[in-house]
Amino acid sequence: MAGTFLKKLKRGLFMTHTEFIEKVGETFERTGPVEAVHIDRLEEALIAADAGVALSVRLSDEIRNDVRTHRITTAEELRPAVRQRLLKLLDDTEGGLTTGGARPRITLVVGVNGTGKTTTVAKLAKRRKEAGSSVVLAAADTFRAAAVEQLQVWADRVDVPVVHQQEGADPAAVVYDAIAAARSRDIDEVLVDTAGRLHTRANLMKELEKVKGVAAREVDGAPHEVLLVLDATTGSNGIEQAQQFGATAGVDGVVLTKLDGTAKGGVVLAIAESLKLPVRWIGVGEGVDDLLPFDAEDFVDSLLALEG
Ligand SMILES: Nc1nc2c(ncn2[C@@H]2O[C@H](COP(=O)(O)OP(=O)(O)OP(=O)(O)O)[C@@H](O)[C@H]2O)c(=O)[nH]1
Ligand SMILES: [Mg+2]
Repeated sequence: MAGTFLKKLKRGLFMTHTEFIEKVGETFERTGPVEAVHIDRLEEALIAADAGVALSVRLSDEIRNDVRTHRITTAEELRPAVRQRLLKLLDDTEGGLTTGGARPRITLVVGVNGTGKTTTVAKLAKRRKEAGSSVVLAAADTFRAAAVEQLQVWADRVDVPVVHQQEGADPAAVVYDAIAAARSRDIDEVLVDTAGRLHTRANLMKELEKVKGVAAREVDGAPHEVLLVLDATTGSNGIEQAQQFGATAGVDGVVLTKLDGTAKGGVVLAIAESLKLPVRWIGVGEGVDDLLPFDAEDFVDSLLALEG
């Protein structure tokens, strides 16, 4: 794996990692028998990292059980045991994406206000371009003043075109235009930036449905991916919101942003546990290159300081 990737992942997870390891590192590195206090400490560390109380308790109980049945006998066996448990949890949410060869591929980026949607759209555009796809952005946030200008600034930075209309326009019409533009210019992908909204705002959720409806009518199987952007610094508070958002908007995966600014990286585990949604990308900074594909093994190894 590229050295810079791992460096960024580590930098991104630095705070989570450090706090977690401060709490349990000593436990992991001890030799000798496991004691109850070690597992209590692990449980506390998981809760502190925002893995969610129920999940933290469950994982710790499983480990206590492993100790009881002698599957774990020494403290140094704890780390690989925890690693397995965490990987299993994250693996359960793995799922492939089907595009069925339809063009253009349409990705909808949704979420509550200020989570990092617009930034993520730009970062994704850069990644897709680097992977050899041509991209057009749809400025479907027609609600917030200056949202189009903000997207345009990002688009210029990553050198991709933007399709937009005036403020207050129908977002579904913008998406329709973007699809038409993609077709006429033979562009592979449409990335749709949407307005921040709360799942409780029925009219805005309806608007999202309309956007999806237009995409579905225009392109087979569209939208091919609906990404929910969650701000990691809001920790477990974001989870419940996300649950309802997911149910209404038909979310396929999560982008977890601002992992560079929080010690709450355990929220990745909480997302897997309670949303049953895969984390697809993680945001680790404000720059265009600060978006990393989520890799469960790298994540768990960084968390447990097991990097190879
Ligand atoms: N540190 C850090 N900041 C981020 C990250 N992603 C986004 N941000 C910052 O979060 C703020 C909000 O980002 P936007 O992309 O405008 O968020 P949004 O969801 O489009 O906001 P609305 O359109 O108002 O709902 C900006 O200051 C971004 O620079 C990240 O991964 N790390
Ligand atoms: Mg925005």
